Amino acid sequence: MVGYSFMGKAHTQAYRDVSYYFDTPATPVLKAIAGRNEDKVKDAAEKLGFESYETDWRKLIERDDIDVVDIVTPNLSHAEIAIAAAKAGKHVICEKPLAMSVNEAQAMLKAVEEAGVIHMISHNYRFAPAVQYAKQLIAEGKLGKIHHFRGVYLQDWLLDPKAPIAWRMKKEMSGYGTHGDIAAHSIDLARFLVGEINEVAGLLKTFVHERPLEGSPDKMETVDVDDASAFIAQFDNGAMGVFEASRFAGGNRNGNRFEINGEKGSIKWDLENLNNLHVYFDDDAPGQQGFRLINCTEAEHPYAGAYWPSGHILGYEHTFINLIHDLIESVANGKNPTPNFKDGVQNQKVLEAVAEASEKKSWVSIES
Ligand code: SOE
Repeated sequence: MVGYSFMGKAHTQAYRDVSYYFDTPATPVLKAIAGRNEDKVKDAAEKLGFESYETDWRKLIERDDIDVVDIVTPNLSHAEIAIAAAKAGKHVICEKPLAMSVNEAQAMLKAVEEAGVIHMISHNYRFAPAVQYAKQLIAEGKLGKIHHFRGVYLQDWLLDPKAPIAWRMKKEMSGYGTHGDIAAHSIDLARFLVGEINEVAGLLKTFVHERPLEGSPDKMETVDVDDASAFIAQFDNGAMGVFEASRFAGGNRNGNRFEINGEKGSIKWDLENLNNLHVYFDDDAPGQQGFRLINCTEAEHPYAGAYWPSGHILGYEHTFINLIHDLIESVANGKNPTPNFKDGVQNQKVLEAVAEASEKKSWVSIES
């Protein structure tokens, strides 16, 4: 399990056009990895500990020894692989954003529901114990009625205009740029912690319209997706949301942060200190009021008790381990985990509505 989750992410970075697969439920085994380039996929199988490899994902899906398919390919191929896997009776977990469009995401949801297989989307950040604890505090009413969700996801890896083009900057492969890649995570956190979003207005912006091809600095290719996205939102429960995502926010390597303000208190979280939750309660005694810091490593904090004694912190990879734990448990007990393809569809609706709002320069409504 530990190896699986960590390896999954390492693999996403290193072999972007590959999917990997494993056996469930009793003793999950990394059975096979699929990728188009034989040398690379063989190397990946050896490095990451898969028993075998395939150079065509379709072969993998035909195999009887595969129970769960994990899709970590560029967004363009999510739907085709997920639908084929579901039809073959495999449980499916898929990277975010779920699809290239709402229509495609809905087709994926229909396929997994018709096949009766377990489905999940890899929004890992809600699996940080501190985020889960925030959810618990909100559900217990400790913050009262929620007024604000403020979410930013700021990176800076595209600040250099000479940084080469990649699939994430091509609309035909990724659908959106920064918006689908990382604003999607903030949307997931907002939906998880506050509730459904029903209306948005926003702006998608591209700062650098051409980038060189990797290894050929003189050959330029068009960037046809957003470099940054910003939007405001209305939630069903009356809260308002402010979101910002960028790959041009110098100094922010992976700045995923949110703040929630309710009538009785506030919560702040920052990925770069992911074990900590800053919590403010308005009924603290005058003179003692202020944000307190809870290090969410106690047995009382969701998932944390499965690891080390209190104060022994967890890292980024543990968010994936916790997510995969829920997936495996769901396969074993036959109940869908969250977030699943329904969440993927709803997330996609928000992404698409913001893009439409930016295009039309107006508010766009979202149906649940
Ligand atoms: C690149 O922007 C990336 O790896 C995203 O694809 C992930 O979803 C995010 O968690 C970290 O950054």
